Amino acid sequence: MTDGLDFEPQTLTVGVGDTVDWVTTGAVAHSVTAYEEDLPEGAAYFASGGFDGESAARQAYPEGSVGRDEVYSHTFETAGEFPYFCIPHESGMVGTIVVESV
Ligand SMILES: [Cu+2]
Repeated sequence: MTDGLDFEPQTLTVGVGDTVDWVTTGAVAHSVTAYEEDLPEGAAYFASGGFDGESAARQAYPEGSVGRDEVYSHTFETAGEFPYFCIPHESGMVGTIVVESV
């Protein structure tokens, strides 16, 4: 997550059981917040700060923000596409994790 206000890469493909680490590389803090309505059926919700839903994550921000050199990790146990965003930069800072069956 960069000071250019983006997720690099914007789309990342992994396998079921893989863990993704998001790192803030610049000075600007970000969040990793899943779009709850768009998750695959039966998938666990994920958000930096460990919130169990999107509205809780939105309301609590800046709790859950990921600052310089901090890491948020999530392990994907369900196949499908997982769209997510950064709460303070939602207008342009969005990404997708594609989880493939292995
Ligand atoms: Cu951001």
